[in-house]
Amino acid sequence: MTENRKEINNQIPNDLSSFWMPFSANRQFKKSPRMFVAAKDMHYISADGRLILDGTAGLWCVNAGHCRPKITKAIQQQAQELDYAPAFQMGHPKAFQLANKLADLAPADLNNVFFTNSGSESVETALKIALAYHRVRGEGSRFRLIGRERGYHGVNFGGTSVGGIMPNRKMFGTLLTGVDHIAHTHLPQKNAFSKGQPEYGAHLADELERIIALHDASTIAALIIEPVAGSTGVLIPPKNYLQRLREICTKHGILLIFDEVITGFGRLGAPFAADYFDVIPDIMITAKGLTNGVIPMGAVFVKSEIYNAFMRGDEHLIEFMHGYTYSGNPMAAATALATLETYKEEGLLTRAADLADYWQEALHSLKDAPFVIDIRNIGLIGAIELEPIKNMPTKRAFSAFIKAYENGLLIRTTGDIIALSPPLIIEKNQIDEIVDGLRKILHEVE
Ligand code: PXG
Repeated sequence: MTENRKEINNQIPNDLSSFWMPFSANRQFKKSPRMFVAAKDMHYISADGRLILDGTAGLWCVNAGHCRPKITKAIQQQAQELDYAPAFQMGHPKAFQLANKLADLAPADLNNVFFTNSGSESVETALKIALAYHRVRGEGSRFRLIGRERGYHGVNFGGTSVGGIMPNRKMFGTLLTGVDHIAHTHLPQKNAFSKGQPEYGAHLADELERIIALHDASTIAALIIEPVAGSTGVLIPPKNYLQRLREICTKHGILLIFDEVITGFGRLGAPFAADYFDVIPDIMITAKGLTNGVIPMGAVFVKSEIYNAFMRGDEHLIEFMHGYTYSGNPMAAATALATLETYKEEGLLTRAADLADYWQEALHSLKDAPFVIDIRNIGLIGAIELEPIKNMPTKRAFSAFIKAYENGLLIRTTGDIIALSPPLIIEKNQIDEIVDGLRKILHEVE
């Protein structure tokens, strides 16, 4: 991995001005860039030749670790065998093989799979399926979509509308109409330093009843939530909360959509959060870990009942007016198949369950570190919330992020929360390394 470092270093461009970086502090970055030039398993190599331990699986996606041989090989082979096949009115075998494998892996009767290229596109697809499903069944009056405060469902207009993170919403006009939000479940006064699911807060599911009472169920198509909210800074559902949401949705004929973009593919120690919590949605959104983050791809799972509702009318007609040029494209499908094989061979979809207790105790050992006001964990997800600097929210966590990087550790920060989601191949000594690194950093930040 290191032999070509000199050559790689020479490839770093001097001019960083043209690339408008996503969700980034462009000016700060361009003044002191942080570039990765190679990666293997649990580590990145930075442009200045340092080994950086990946505490975030890239962006919650590299679940099997970096540059895994089976995945690399599948991509190489696919690129020389079949580069692209039209996605509309044509097919190629791997997309069908993959859909079958995914249907087998998914819980209950989430048996039909619609392919996309990202979490955001999966969200849009799921929302459109929900609206159109009610319409094809003759319940077109169900047009409202319900999200949750602090929810993150990607950056497209539908996802931004049902999302509940204010800075992500406020710049973008009216967004979708007919959207409402239930309350988030972050109750630090009651639940701070909970290990795993907090005890308190199941009653917040009844917020959905309040919204139903306001609008009437006959106008509501779907509720979309993340089983564990990630981007907002890791909010873990209180015990029985998801079960209660499921009951209310079923009672009122409202579709329950789980956005499993970060919880899917083993993050909690079960293939999906739906398995982990034993709460089965009607539609399940995935991306990220589906291809180990290597090639962009998303997948929306729906119950057979939903798919079958569309299969009506003359057979030469297109049943659902939606899709992407790259839906199920050969490169992505081959990558996903190799990823699923890697997960299976190495038991990665349940590995987080074996490590969860160790991870929990390691993280909670930071309780007495400077500025720590809450620690949250579930599966191989962790969050350490810091006391913000007065009048300068996000600054303390951002400086922790920079210091971590300088100390050979990649973390994510959102607001004043440090979020952790390492690759599922992590070893216990590497968990210690993350926690010891963070302890040191928290003693250094101001
Ligand atoms: N839904 C959820 C629940 C997500 O977490 C998306 C949709 C959108 O996926 P795409 O592939 O369009 O980015 C996401 C993405 C972070 C972080 O650090 C989280 C995401 C992306 C980047 C950073 O919290 N989640």
